[in-house]
Amino acid sequence: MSDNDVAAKRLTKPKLERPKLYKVLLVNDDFTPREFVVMVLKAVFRMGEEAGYRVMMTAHKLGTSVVVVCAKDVAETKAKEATDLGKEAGFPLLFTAEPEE
Ligand code: TYC
Repeated sequence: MSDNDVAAKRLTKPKLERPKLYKVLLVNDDFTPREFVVMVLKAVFRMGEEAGYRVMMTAHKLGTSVVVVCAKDVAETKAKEATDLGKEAGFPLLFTAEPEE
């Protein structure tokens, strides 16, 4: 390696970009039973009864609730899995994956 290369290497800071995080949001609706929402939160997001109930009630009262913050592919896969469980049961239950600000 020449002296120039060494100098260049020192000047170029290796930029390791942190991968963007995504949040999975639970969206309220008027039709999905509360117990069903909690069941889905437990099944897909491995939440306990209490945490699931809290997240469900937050969406119920405020419109949406953050379920989890994680990598993009995981967020998208889980949001779809959870939404599909609602669909299969005939409910309009919706989970979305959105980038964190
Ligand atoms: N609002 C629904 C009801 O009263 C319960 C519910 C809560 C549905 C949260 C969706 O994301 C949701 N049965």
